[in-house]
Amino acid sequence: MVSVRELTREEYWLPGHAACAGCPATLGLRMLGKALEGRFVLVVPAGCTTVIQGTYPRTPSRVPLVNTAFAASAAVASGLRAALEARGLDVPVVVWAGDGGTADIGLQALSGAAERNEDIIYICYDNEAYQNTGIQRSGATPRGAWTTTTPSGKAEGRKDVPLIVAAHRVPYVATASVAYPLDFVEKVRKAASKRGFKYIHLHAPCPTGWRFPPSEMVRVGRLAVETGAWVLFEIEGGVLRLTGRSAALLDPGRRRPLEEYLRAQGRFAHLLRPENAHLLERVRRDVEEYWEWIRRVLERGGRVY
Ligand SMILES: Cc1ncc(C[n+]2csc(CCOP(=O)(O)OP(=O)(O)O)c2C)c(N)n1
Ligand code: SF4
Ligand SMILES: [Mg+2]
Repeated sequence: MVSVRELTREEYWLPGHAACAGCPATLGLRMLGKALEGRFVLVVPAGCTTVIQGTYPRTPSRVPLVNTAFAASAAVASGLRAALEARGLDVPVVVWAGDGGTADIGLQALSGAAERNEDIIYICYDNEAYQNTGIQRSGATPRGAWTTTTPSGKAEGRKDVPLIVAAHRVPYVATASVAYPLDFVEKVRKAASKRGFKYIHLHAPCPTGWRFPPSEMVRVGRLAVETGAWVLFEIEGGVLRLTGRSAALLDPGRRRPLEEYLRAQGRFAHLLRPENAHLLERVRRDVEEYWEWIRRVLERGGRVY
């Protein structure tokens, strides 16, 4: 297990940028920089990070960063990696894309790169909506969540991108959370140690879009994991393993009540009204069914394919 002490004190994402206070994306970028000690190239499609990264020639990023069209990140990263290799440079290329840019608009390029087993790391920071353009729902928005395009709560469940990528039989797929930074750092390092396509899906609680105070960002992220609404795992060579805090939560009795997570955010406030008890139960069923699937997978030795 990585410890805070062994992380470099060097910062690769500098202060003075345009993110909201309490932004999970900047915490994730900070930990990514420390995990790889600044030796990587970032590929960033449209999203909050495009704004945070600033306008040329000013940027808080101390690593080389390439902006791409929304749909193209995994294709651009594939080309960059090939170009670096052709020059004899063994430098990790890391896509840093939002959930809209991953689950919806970038899915085709992502699938193509995964199918070709391109030697890149793809990280989706999942703030569960198109936050940069005004909180529109994405395929990754969970059921019941308010967004500006789902004013009475999203009717559909979220698209399970980690498992979609795993179905490409790539060497490494993981979920992580900005609220558990060392677990994330460990997964980034593991990904960087492997050849081929690596995917990390990073849960990123967004105070602006999820309607909670900026100071609560890490607490909300931890509640997501503690209540089982977000699960930390990795899939290596087709075998799933629970990691970090989630490893102790297979037994439902050990998870905190889901309401604690929902109550912490304005986007779920309507679910807690008595007349919406049926919606709350539907959201609870999503969480329970996901854990039931994990339990069955682990019973057969963790093999997902
Ligand atoms: C092809 C295209 N469509 C729409 C946009 C407008 N746009 C810019 S950022 C953004 C939202 C991105 O959402 P997500 O990928 O989840 O990242 P987040 O903003 O949440 O960080 C949209 C729709 C664009 N730049 N390009
Ligand atoms: S909207 Fe959310 S993800 Fe975007 S900059 Fe603000 S806090 Fe960060
Ligand atoms: Mg988003």
